[in-house]
Amino acid sequence: MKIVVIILTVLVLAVALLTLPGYEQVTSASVEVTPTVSEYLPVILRPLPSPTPTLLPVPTPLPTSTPTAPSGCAICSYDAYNCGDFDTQAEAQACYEYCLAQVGYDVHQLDGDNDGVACESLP
Ligand SMILES: [Ca+2]
Ligand SMILES: [Ca+2]
Repeated sequence: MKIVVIILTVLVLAVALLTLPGYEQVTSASVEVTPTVSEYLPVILRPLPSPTPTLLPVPTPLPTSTPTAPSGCAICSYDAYNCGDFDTQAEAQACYEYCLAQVGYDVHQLDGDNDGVACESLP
């Protein structure tokens, strides 16, 4: 008789587990995973790239990475110039904008008041 009681207990527990709300969530989650299989198939069917693209044409440098440095403004890595090093405000402005694009800030401190205009005192 003990075996019958154990079997009945196991059956009751199994039914209880199957009817738990958590089991329903797992079931719905597994259904949502199914579309990934169909998404995976095109990856397999995707044609292999032709071997020729490895021979790239002559790489052209990005225009923003190596623009021509203005005259008298070859250094942007440290504070190398002051307003007195330029003859005109336009030259200082060109250097200011060039190095600003290179290093991201006014490395030469040509724009003391930080209004975007370098060396207002120059002609
Ligand atoms: Ca300076
Ligand atoms: Ca300024």
